[in-house]
Amino acid sequence: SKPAVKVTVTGAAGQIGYALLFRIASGQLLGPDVPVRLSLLEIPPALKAAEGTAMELDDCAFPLLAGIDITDDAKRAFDGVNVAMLVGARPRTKGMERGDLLEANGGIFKPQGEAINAGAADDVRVLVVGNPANTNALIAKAHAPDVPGERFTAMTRLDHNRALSQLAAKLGVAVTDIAKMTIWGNHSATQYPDLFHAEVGGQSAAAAVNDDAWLRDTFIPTVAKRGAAIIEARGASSAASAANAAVDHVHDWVNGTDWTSMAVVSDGSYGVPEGLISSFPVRCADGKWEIVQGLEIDDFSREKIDASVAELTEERDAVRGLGLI
Ligand code: NAX
Repeated sequence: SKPAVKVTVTGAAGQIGYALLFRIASGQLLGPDVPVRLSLLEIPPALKAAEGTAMELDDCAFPLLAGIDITDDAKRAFDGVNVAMLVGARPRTKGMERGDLLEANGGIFKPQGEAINAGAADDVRVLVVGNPANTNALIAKAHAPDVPGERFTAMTRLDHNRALSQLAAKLGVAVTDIAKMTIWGNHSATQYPDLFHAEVGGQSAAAAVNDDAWLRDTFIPTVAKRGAAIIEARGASSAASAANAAVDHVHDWVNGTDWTSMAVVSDGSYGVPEGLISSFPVRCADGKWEIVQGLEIDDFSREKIDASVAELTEERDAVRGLGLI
């Protein structure tokens, strides 16, 4: 059988971790013929809860699960890692300024970047889920100079999947009838879900919708604020859907896709400053992503992309000012 792939999940005892680990161990992340070794990284107060989750993983008797290691030591957690899913982060609490939030997360993502740099496998792929995801990925990447920059990505796949679902409901079609959906920019309320390049049955989605007011005043804000709507309804933030999106992101990066949304290091495409980690339309083949080129961007889309990229630029400047990158 194939050698086991080491998958490290940080924040493993959290709610996304609880929804994610079982999906990974069942084979949904990498495929039904790929054994996985799980490494769970947590902070000391949450180690016991992580052990409880590991007991449940044992109790599933997953044929593909080759082992579980639980630790609070980042160096150990990332030693030999092939897939790193950085979920644990410092949430924004009441009265916390943005600078404090970025600094607290710098305290997490800087040492994790260093540990990845020190010990990761040559083929390591990193997905940052913990918010602010794009900028946390930028911090981790800055501290892993020996790892190719394109291996650091952040998650906008949940936004992408939300956009697919909202559009399918509006048009009364199946999500599988929709192609070329794109989320641009930051995983935040400024993100831009783009219906001008999305297609339904080969036709432009914007044309199929044929309702500018809905596109502008309902669709975009519904997708961008869906996280808050889930908290309002559920009394807790998105967890199973976030875990599902994380599985989709890594699965498609490794196994290939014609078109999805990923936050990746910009090469200057579409006027996004080089080096920012921003969401783009990407295709993946042979385990590598590339930004889909050659799309025409009209004035409406230009303004939306620029606004989200401006926010990413501000976040980058703030972490630079804090000496985190
Ligand atoms: P939880 O608070 O349930 O779990 C977070 C876990 O991380 C906790 O168990 C905590 O002990 C652990 N942790 C904290 N610092 C750590 C460190 N230095 N090393 C290892 N573990 C550490 O949060 P959960 O609901 O699981 O969400 C996790 C993160 O995902 C949050 O930052 C959240 O904002 C973010 N999200 C990102 C999404 C995206 O689309 N990119 C969507 C869902 C989610 O909101």
